[in-house]
Amino acid sequence: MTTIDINDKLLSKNDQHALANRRLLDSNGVWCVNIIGAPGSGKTTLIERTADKFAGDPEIGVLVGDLETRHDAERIAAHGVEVYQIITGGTCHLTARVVGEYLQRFDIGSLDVLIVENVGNLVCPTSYYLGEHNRMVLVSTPEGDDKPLKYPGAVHTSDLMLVTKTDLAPYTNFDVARAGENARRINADIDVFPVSCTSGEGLDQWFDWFGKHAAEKNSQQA
Ligand SMILES: Nc1nc2c(ncn2[C@@H]2O[C@H](COP(=O)(O)OP(=O)(O)O)[C@@H](O)[C@H]2O)c(=O)[nH]1
Ligand SMILES: [Mg+2]
Repeated sequence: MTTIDINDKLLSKNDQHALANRRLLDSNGVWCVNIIGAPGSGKTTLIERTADKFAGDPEIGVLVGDLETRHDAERIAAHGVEVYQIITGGTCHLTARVVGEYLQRFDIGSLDVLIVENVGNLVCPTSYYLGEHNRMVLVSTPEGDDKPLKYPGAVHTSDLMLVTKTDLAPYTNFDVARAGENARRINADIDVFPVSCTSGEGLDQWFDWFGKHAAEKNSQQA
């Protein structure tokens, strides 16, 4: 009897689309970062702050995935960046095929950075490579500092973990140092930055990381 692993087949189809995305991004010198995090962890707010900080240099485009509504795209568009909302209609993650379709909407030659805000979920998005150069995960302080251990896939496949909403930490039992230790037990190489989009604490470290990665990619193109 032959057993067909449907999961493998689905993933390899996704990976084919992801590689096509990656080639398109690379040939246009566009750096792409895929943001994963639970609903409400602060993904959209971080993108809003980042758009304000860089203000067109580098030129940022955004794809944002949600089950329903265009709320996030409307929020982000108000900060002057080109953004497209992908409504998944119930699917809990973005796929490389859909990202590839929406990539066609940009004048990619004028983009420097593509930010993908994935559907709010710490599980499903981790299995779908979209062609991004870097992946990051957000864990907010009200979620609890054990989340890196409970959702190891998200941490294992990410280059950076942002501990968000540090302004709320005094009202929770979240221990930022313990969250970092938990993350490094899963992925010894992961960078961990605590940030608050409300107080601004830690945002400079994030902006440095973002700007450095964007500049490296853009200089490869030049
Ligand atoms: N206290 C606090 N609230 C925040 C912070 N960042 C985002 N929020 C709030 O958390 C809620 C969810 O944020 P949002 O960016 O929509 O999260 P997303 O679902 O991950 O995109 C909103 O009410 C934000 O205003 C922060 O640093 N501190
Ligand atoms: Mg959002």
